[in-house]
Amino acid sequence: MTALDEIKIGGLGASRKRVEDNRFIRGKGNYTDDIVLPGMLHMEILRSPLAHARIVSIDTSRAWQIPGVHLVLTGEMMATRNLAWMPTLSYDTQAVLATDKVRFQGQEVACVIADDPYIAKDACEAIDVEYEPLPPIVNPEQALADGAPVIRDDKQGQDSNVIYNWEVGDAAGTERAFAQADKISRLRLHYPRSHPSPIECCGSIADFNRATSKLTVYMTTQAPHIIRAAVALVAELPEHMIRIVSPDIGGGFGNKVPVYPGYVCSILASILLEVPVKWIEDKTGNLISTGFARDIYLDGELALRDDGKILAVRMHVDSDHGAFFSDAQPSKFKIGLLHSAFACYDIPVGHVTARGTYTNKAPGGVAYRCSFRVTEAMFFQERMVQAAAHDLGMDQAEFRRINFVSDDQFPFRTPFGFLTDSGQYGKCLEVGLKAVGYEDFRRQQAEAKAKGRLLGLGISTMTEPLGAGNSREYDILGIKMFDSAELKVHMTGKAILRTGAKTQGQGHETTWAQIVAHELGLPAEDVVVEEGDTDTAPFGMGTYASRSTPVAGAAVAMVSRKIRAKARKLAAHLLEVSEEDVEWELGRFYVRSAPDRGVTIQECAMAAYSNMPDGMEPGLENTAYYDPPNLTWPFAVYIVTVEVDPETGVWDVLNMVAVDDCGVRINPMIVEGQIMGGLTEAYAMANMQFITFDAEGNCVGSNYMDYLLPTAWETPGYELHSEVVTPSPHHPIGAKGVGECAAVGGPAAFVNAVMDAIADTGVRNIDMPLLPDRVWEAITKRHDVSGAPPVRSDD
Ligand code: MCN
Ligand code: CUN
Repeated sequence: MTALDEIKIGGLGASRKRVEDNRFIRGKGNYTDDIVLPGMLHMEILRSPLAHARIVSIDTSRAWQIPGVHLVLTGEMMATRNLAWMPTLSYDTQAVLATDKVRFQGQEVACVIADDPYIAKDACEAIDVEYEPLPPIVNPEQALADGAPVIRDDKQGQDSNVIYNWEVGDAAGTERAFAQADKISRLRLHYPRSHPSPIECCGSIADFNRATSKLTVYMTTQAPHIIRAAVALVAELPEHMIRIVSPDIGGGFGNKVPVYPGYVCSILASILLEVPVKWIEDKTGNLISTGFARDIYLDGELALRDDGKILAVRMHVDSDHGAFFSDAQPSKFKIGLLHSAFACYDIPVGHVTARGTYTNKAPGGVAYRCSFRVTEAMFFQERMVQAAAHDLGMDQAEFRRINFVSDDQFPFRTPFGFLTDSGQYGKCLEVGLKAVGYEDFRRQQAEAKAKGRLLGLGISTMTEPLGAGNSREYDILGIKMFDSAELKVHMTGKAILRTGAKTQGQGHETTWAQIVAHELGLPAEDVVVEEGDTDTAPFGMGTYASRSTPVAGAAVAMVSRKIRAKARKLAAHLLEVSEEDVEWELGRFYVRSAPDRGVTIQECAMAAYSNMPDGMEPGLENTAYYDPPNLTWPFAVYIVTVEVDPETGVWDVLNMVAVDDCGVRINPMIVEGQIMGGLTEAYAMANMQFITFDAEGNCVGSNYMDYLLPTAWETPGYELHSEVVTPSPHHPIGAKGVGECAAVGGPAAFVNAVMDAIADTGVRNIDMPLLPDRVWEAITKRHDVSGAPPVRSDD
């Protein structure tokens, strides 16, 4: 016997087909809306039509009279149970149902529970709400203006619309470095509001059983254990009597991290009515009221030496958080991990100031493929880098090359305090430049220019802090960030693995089994993976910030090693030798001096239940909690070439090359899928997608006619490169996270390409999305096009 072929058993590096697709492509997925419980009622939410108004009165009497209506909930009723407000994940409060004022269009005002969703919806329309309109505030500038109405007058001591002022870095040192600069490059940018818009909206089915006192909630959450803790604390229910189940999720992308009023209302309704209550959000409700991302303004400056060296970076950001500060992020950092900006460049000193403001918009800056605002960080960084190279008259690639952290500088301490773990930044860039044919393209570009055609090339790089914890620095509401895995190997060598993460399409059911296969030699198909049920899964912080592979995935490796350690003892017993004489090769232990004498891992499993040595605890099961020593830092280079039509401002992608180094790839096919998906979202943000608000605070983008999702028709092709692999030095299998990388680094590549194409106009910036009319305006009027696209109320 020899070691198993790892690829054949679906181990590390196998492009194993996704096991979950077996049920998805047959239409056999089990999503929240598929679940039907006996006696279940349906809940619908009445939302505010106005962005800012005092509530004068709410009259629900007509709604109560509609046959089939069982309950009408208002803020006043919630308040009697201390549930009108709930805590957010950023130490703010958020209205569950409005009592005093409405603070954004689409805010939850009341809800109706009825026999079916249609009756409930009709009854919502029969609720009479009298509003007294207040002046709406739709951006930080208005929020900060003298005499602006205080949006959060519910909060004691809140006498302005400022949520926080936060800073990191060395202000004085940065000042000194700027004084010595040969040149200072400045850029002002807006990263517009965007929405994750998963195909499945949010929803929950709460089922409170009075007889057992048990509350079961099936819901669309990326972090079931956090929800369990939140329900225990907010609703004052005993935690062991709460079971949260996340069934199949039709895409999360960050949208399903926060706690939403609909969840809370369905839970209270079920407790009051003692029947299951289902709430399924409709698309418009999802698009106007649930966790928006971004909406952040940058004032950025780089201090430069004439030879191209970056001496210092200074950034000020103004973040529009909407009416409630609902970001899910490590509590130490008000602006998430935005200060991971410039981590891949060797810059001696920097300073970031951040200000958060309330506006009359739904919570913004929440989450969308971002690892806590890294998407904004990398966009700002790569736009600033392009502008700086341009200001110095330097080649884009060369400017990056000379400022990169070099391979021998790791672990590298960034000016904002992060410690990056490893990387080969220069090599990734060279692979990308070669693939895109850099020199050749520059020649073609010059030739095209002579004929009046506008070709452009944009480079973007990104490095992302993925895998929060460690628990010393990272917590959410005081709960330390780590993760877990539990592995039970049955006597026949088949196994069940559970983790504290929760897949929403990323393929954990496939890839976690591959880690077990790698560690134990059990074929991946013999390992079933289960996540999302708090009654059975070990405690974990859930899936967001691409933390699953760095943390839960590491826990899977560690629990497998615990199992292997016990199996080794069983093997020694079976082989009648001492443990020290037992060697391991994939799938099998053997006697060092007699390699032919061996036992398989499956034989060890059987022995754990049928033939264990004296004194050994039976069974082959274990749990591992993994508190990572550091974040993992993947790196990527994205290069795009475009042609811009000067007559119309339309731009087409000619080529896009992506070089991703996410360390060891567990499943190369799944990694490529993650990258392609992320690049497509990046393209959408750069090209077509925006959610904006008119002067009255009406949300423009409440449907898929206004908020565009790229289809196969618009989406460009991508050339993916995987030849650069820098294993994470501290992750047990050398893997780094990858789920968000392409969405994080992609947008700047597209924008940089268009800006490169029109560089001769002298225009420094067009804010996303680069819609044709905006590009055309920049070309013809030769000025920057900034801010969210203007919207008239009658549009
Ligand atoms: N993987 C791998 N090798 C690596 C890294 C990852 O094979 N070196 C695999 C993993 O095993 C996993 C997938 O790639 O199957 C993504 O892993 P990871 O980078 O750890 O990210 P998470 O699993 O934590 O997923 C979260 C991330 C986030 S935060 C958003 S937002 C996003 C994303 O994933 N949402 C998604 N990708 C998504 N993809 C789908 N289909 N649906 C979403 O909602
Ligand atoms: Cu920031 S979106 Mo993902 O972390 O769930």
